[in-house]
Amino acid sequence: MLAWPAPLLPTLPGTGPVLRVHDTARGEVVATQPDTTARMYVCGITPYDATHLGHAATYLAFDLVNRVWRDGGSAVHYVQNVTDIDDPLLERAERDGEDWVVLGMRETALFREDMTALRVLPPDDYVGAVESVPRIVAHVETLLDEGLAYVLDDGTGDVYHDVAQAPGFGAESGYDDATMLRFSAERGGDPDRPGKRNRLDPMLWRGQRPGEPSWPGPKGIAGRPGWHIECATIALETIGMGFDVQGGGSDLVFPHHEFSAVHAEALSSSATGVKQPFARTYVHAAMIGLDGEKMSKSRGNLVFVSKLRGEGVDPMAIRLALLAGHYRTDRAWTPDLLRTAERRLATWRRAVARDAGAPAAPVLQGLRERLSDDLDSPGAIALVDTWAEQTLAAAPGDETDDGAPTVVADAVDALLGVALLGVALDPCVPGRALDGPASRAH
Ligand code: 5CA
Ligand code: ZN
Repeated sequence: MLAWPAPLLPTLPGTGPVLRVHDTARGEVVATQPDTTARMYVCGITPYDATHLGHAATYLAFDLVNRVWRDGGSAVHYVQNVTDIDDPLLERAERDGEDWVVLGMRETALFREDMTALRVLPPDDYVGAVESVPRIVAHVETLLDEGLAYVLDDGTGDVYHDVAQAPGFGAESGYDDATMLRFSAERGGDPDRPGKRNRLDPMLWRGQRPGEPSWPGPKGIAGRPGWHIECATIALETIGMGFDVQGGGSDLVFPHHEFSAVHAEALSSSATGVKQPFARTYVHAAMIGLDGEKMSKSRGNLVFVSKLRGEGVDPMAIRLALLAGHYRTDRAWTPDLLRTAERRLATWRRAVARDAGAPAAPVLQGLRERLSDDLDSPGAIALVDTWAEQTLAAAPGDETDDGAPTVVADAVDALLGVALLGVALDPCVPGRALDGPASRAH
């Protein structure tokens, strides 16, 4: 699939430190150890509705991972999927009397626009579930051939992974049985379905049901892919095993990331005879809520990025508002958060429009330190606040550094992804130049 255009990434003097992030599997902050090319897989959207601020916050967290790695001198191979066939997509299409393919294409197109406006670095591989079906089928067939998967004996043709034979099962989430059963029931699993070997066994392939789309499947069973094997397959096909970061929101800790890992580890050890972990680090972004509840399509309590953009909100203010909280803290979206971010953005832009300012080197070093320390974006933002305050408070004749504003603007752009200079045109609002120093100059 086509991803979206990359924003310009300014080059900064020197290089930043190694990124440390919280790994769910080990339960602590650990140093990432990328080879020359860091490899990251982040779970993408299920495109049945527009991108809300919860999605945006999660993709912004992993955009920071990408930026810190690049600043540290690594190349990055970034992969993201699109779950363009799954129950929620079919249910929404049915409800609205729309073709599920058209719905998926439209919402994916809107997601690309939102990501472009938010200056999120695009994935190098943007891969849909539908285009991956033949490779998913081959994987399910391998698991059946190895005796690690089974066809349910009820005539549906549904195929399950036998987790009792998966040695690494539980390593990613660390949850006990009761917790796994609860999340499985809440998040797309079917622990109470009769005939399964183990209640937690995840579905690999769903046999064709009347009225549902289907593809030729394993052992001649027509149907469509399960959810976890989609991400296992796409990651294996693009960046392989043992990649650096598997990412997503905290609602994916279990069952999704546990079972993606279990599927991939079973496939890789049957192919190579060697056991190796799916990912080196499992990183999860906390949930964004609204009015005391997690923002989710099923609850309907959503604030859409595209709606705010349509109202003329500067995407850089949305970005700053979401980054004002730490990625591992569950937090609520409020109109106040956006107002604070708009004021902050205006202040920063006034400061970088100066010819001289407070010294830039400590800001650059501080931004690098804060962000490489488990993506401390609130700490990074506070440093720029202080610099902007000092720069704007300087009276004529005070000692200031020529050129410091440009260096700070570049650092804020490259590391936080917030563009302060130049005219940013939002494609959502034709002809409207967003407020910024360059647009004011016209
Ligand atoms: N297609 C699957 C992943 S393979 C999926 O979960 N799609 S999604 O559209 O439901 O979510 C996309 C991403 O946004 C996931 O990483 C999910 O964890 C994250 N997400 C969903 N809701 C929120 C929220 N309220 N706050 C933060 N992140 C969220
Ligand atoms: Zn996924």
